[in-house]
Amino acid sequence: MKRWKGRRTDLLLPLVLLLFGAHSSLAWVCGRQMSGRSQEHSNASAIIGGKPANILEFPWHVGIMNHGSHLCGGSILNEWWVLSASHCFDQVENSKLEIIHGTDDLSTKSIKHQKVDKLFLHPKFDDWLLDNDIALLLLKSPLNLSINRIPICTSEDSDLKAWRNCWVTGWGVTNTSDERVQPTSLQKVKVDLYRWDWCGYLLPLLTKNMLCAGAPDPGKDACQGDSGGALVCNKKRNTATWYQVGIVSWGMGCGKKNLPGVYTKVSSYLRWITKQTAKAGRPYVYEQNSACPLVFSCRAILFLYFVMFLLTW
Ligand code: 4AZ
Repeated sequence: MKRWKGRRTDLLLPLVLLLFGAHSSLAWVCGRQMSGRSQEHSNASAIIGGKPANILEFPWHVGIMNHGSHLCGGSILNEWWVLSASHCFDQVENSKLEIIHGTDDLSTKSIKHQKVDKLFLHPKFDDWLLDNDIALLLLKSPLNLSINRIPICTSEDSDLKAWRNCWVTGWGVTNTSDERVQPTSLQKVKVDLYRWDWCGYLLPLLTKNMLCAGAPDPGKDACQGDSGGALVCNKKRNTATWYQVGIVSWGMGCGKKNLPGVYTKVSSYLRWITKQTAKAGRPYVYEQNSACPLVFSCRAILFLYFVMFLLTW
């Protein structure tokens, strides 16, 4: 009996350490808002037809600055990588690029900047059709992930019917009649994903790597300056986790009736992202339909708890 008790305490310490490790790796799991804020809390108008967004609702959203002024949006994939659109970086020197993160207010004085080490444009980016409009930015130093800097999840699911509650965010223009008016506070707008054949009918130059989204009432859309930002949705049966389904890419104007916005379809590029990031020595591993990281699956964590319960009983 005594020997068993001694063994139990010998076993407990490594178990507690294992669980501690599991939880710290779960802490900044992708696509989770840590604030518990809902997406529906403000009514002020402003993207096109949107409302001000709090960074705690969209903690993956970053701004990409060129020579100190806002260029495009982007999203955090992990502490090293930001995802954006290729067309943002035409004739841009990456030494002049900076990422701002952890804030929804561009006018904040103590805003955190991060330098870009390397820029990877898709090799088949077509600057006329805007096909393959996707880019990866490798940061010079890793981001400190925190409650307002959380990676977005990605998913291989290419079926648009899998998604609900989709939102797009950005610091792009809010008024099409005066494109100099750029907001300092991040804007959000709710959009619906449309069937590809309907989009192709409305916008004839659409490729299979694009998807389109809009709002039932015109006047709600992404616009110039929002490019590169994330279109994020929930899965039908999991409202707690956010996935990046699209990247703001182009459109025929903004917020016009029957002219939805066009987005790069992220699920078409997960292999490219995996390959590029591995080649650069900072591999991005996307979670395959699970809220738990690969090393510690949810089942493994539950099992560890069960063993601990038996040992302390
Ligand atoms: C742009 O020029 C742009 N309405 C982005 C999105 C849309 C239109 C233009 C979609 O960056």
